[in-house]
Amino acid sequence: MATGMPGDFRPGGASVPATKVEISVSCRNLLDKDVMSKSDPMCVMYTTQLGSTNFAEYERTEQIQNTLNPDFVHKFIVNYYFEELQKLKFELYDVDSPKQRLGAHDFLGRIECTLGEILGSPNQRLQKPLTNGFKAMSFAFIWRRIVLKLCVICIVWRQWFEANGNPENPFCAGIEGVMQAYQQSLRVVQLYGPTNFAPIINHVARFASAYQDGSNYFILLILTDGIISDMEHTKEAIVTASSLPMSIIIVGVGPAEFDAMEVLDADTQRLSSRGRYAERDIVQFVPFRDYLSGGTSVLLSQARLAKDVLAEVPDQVLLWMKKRGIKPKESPPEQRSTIGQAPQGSVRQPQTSADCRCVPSASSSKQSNSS
Ligand SMILES: [Ca+2]
Ligand SMILES: [Ca+2]
Repeated sequence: MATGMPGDFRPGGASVPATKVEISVSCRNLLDKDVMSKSDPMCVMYTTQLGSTNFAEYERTEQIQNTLNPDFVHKFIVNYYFEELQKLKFELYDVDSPKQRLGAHDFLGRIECTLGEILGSPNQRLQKPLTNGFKAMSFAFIWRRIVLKLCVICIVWRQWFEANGNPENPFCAGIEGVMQAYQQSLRVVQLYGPTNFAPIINHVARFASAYQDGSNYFILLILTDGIISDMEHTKEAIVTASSLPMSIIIVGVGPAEFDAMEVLDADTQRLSSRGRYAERDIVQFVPFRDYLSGGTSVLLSQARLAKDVLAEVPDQVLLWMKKRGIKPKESPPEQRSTIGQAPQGSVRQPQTSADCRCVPSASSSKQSNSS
């Protein structure tokens, strides 16, 4: 058995978008490796680096004398990054000497899991069998954490249309529905210029302005391959949208110059339009070319892209909620079990205390009649 608690998580206060999770570990029915007494177990936790499958030791618990059912006092405190697949491994050893080298001790068993699996466990408790091929032993966790609600809107613009082809009901069923609608759109859409962002930002802002109670948050994803045509109107639209529950992620595709996108990203200088300043930074810009795996593994490039695309969203959500004085609600117990569970290897979409709705629409991008 084990318990997890929110650490020093403070909405709006994190410089890195992560939630601290405290994991404590207990085991039952361990192998008895000592002849005259019981085993003296210690648990070692391993983690992997982003994009790597190699485990490295993270921390060890204390050693507990003469027990096959240890409840370790030492807690593992880890950062939970919702956009990463965080693999964990736990190994149990019967410690027979003061030697630090793990090979000097009797191996009792191991389990592997993901941090998301621990956070997604029903009743905040995850129990798994320890494996070593000899005996059934058990290992478990419990967790609690803060839940946020995010809405994802995937939009491709300029001629506004519903990407799922249904103007009556433009909503998609989850990320799979968005992907399906996007692939469907690619077959029927002719891209052309000029590239205007302001209309679609204003369109999503109208959705966002209808939900200012903290129950929904909107993310506009714009894929663009060209130079923006309506920079001043776009700045104005973003400054207006900066007071609404929405964020904008711009992914630049192709070799073009994206200086204007950096201005919209506003990481170094707050965005302004006609003397009016944005209430907060709501834009993240990522040039796709930086993630084409030149020499590095595709897996690592994908992981870096996913991480950077989503990098600013957690702080942007939290800052909006904080400015409005909106605090996270306890989620219903039956929905806690879905938190953190996402298909392995995929970009993780945070599950929420209520429904996520996806509104697909038109395509952003430089669109060109001539091409
Ligand atoms: Ca930014
Ligand atoms: Ca940025």
